Formats: sequence, structure tokens, C-alpha cells
Amino acid sequence: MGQQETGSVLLAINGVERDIWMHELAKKRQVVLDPAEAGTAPIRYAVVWKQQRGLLASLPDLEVIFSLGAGVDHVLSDPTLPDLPIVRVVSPNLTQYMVEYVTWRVLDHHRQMLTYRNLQANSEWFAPAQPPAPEISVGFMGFGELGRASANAVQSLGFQINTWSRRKAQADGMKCFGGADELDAFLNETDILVVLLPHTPQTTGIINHALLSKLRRDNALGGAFLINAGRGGLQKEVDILRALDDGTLKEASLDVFEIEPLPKASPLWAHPRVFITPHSSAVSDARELVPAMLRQMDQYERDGKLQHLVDRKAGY
Ligand code: NDP
Ligand code: OXD
Repeated sequence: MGQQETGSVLLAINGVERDIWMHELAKKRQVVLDPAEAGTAPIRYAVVWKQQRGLLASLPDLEVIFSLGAGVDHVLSDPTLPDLPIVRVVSPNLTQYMVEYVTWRVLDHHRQMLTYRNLQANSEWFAPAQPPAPEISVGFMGFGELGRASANAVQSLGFQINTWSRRKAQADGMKCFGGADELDAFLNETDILVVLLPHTPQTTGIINHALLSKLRRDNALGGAFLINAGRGGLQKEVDILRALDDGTLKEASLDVFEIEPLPKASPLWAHPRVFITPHSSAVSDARELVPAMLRQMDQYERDGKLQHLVDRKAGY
């Protein structure tokens, strides 16, 4: 097939190192960073992360949009977005990274890392009581690709698992809740809350003080914990700070923020019971993801089929 038929790929990624994506895509396709560079070759595909508003609508030959991430709020927030299929990331590496992050944060809170740090700082030889994992429940808000894999890993360590999703799920040995009607029951039985929801109009600001106050605090760890690796738009940071300071929350691990990078002036940075990572819980690796995108382009050209499509109506 000539270039005229296969067309070009527009790489429209912002806030991410471009060279590696360019390098990997260029192994098989003509790649352009600006539509003007495509010449007469139609731009049939776009690989995007936080693309410029209006850019995709200006491409008359565009057929498929590939998101650089698992989340697609950064694509869908463009009000001029053309009505085309959007492929999101579902990949073993990304899932593995998230499983590791969630397991790390759950164990860190469960094994009282902050308490030990403080004891060490004071050269104190003291072992605080350690509740066993089966006495602690970890609740997953969002039980999709990442939530399910992370919950399986945490379950294998012996914790009780609760899940909450839009449609009630089924999973061996886990207590599954679904929809708005069952949210309070899910929270009331959860000690450590792990948030792996997408950011949609329905989930914006869902992690607020009222929600956090429904978590179980009279548990073996003496308080409730929050781990958010979903999106910053899910959380109200003033509410998280208030919840930490009034005893509603004991500790929080946050990987995502309302504004990223997290502004230097944010009080979250210095809070002694907040653990911050810079949106790095699960990273998109071009060396794994680009071959998968290229395979999808080839498949699409053979039979029109695509995998991991976003449900535009549901918003994820
Ligand atoms: P999936 O689409 O596979 O799963 C999403 C889950 O959220 C599903 O269980 C879905 O319910 C549930 N959900 C969606 N909307 C609602 C709602 N209104 N009420 C209740 N449940 C809802 O996504 P992934 O697991 O692949 O990824 C989840 C998110 O993780 C991404 O959208 C992204 O924002 C974030 N992410 C963050 C990364 C980071 O580095 N911090 C890296 C990768 C992803 P149902 O099962 O019924 O469809
Ligand atoms: C993603 C992310 O959505 O990295 O994949 O945030």
C-alpha cells in the first residue's frame, strides 16, 4: 500500500515527551506533528494526549483517534471533537504499574509506615499493634481494567474487598455494589478507599467531604484512608484537607490533582499525612503501546475492526 492509501498519523501530544512516540510510530507510518506537514497524504489517525481544542475537527480525513492513556477525559473535553471512534489504552504494562502502585499504597497505610517513620525520627524502639489484613476492608471505586486487577492483587494478600461500579459487578470473594443507590453501603463497609474511576460529568468532585465522612473509621487501623489514582477532577482538595484535619481521614495517597502539576502553593505538599506522587502511578510506555496502536491500524485497514473503544455516551 502506498502512503496515499495508508495515510499519515498526526501525533498531537502535549505535556509528554514526544520523541519516543514519534520514533516508535515512524517505524511503520508517516508521522506528522502538524497537519500542514502531511502534504497530500490524508491524516487518517491521530494519537493524542490533551490535544489542542479544535485540532481534530479540522482534519477532514480523520478516521480513528488513539488516546495515549487509559483515561479519555483529556480527549472528550474538546467541545468540537468529531464523532469518530476513540481507542483507549488497555495494556498489561500499564495495568501492572497500577497494581503495584495500589498494592504499595494499601500496604503502606496498613503497615503504618508514617508511624514507623516518626518513631525512627525519634530513635524510638516501639512496635505499634498491627491488625491482620483480613480485619481490614479495601474498597475499590471503579472496578474496570485497573480496579479489577488491583483488587485481585490486594485480595490475594488477605484483605476484604468491596467494589463499586456503575453496573454492579460479580467477583469471587468480593462484596460488589453498583450505582448511586448502593454507594453509601459500599462506603460504610470500607476502611481504605481506592479510587480508580474515570473523570466524567457524573464523577466530577465525587471525592468530597460528605463522601469521605461515610467511610468506616471505627476499624482496626483507627481511621479511614484514601488512595486516588483515577483523576484529579474526581476530588475536592479542600475537602480532603478538611477531612484529614478533622479526623474524617487518617491518611491520603494522591497521584492525581485538580491542577497538574500540583501548584507549589498547595497545602497538600506539606501535609504530614499526605503522600504525593506526580501522576506517575501507571505510565504509558511508547515501546509497548505504539506497536499495539500500529497493529490496530493494520487490523482496521483489513476488516474495519478496533479494540478498546470508548463508549462516548458513558464518557469512558
Ligand atoms: P475502565 O473503563 O476499565 O473502568 C472504569 C470503571 O469505573 C468501571 O468499573 C465503571 O463502571 C466505573 N464507573 C465509571 N463511571 C462510573 C460512575 N458514574 N459510577 C460508578 N462507577 C463508574 O477504566 P480503567 O480501569 O482502565 O481506568 C480507570 C481510570 O484510571 C481512567 O479513566 C483514568 O482516569 C485513570 N488512570 C490513571 C492513571 C494514572 O497514572 N494515575 C493511569 C491510567 C488510568 P462499569 O464497570 O459499570 O462500566
Ligand atoms: C492514563 C494516565 O489515563 O496515564 O493512562 O493517566
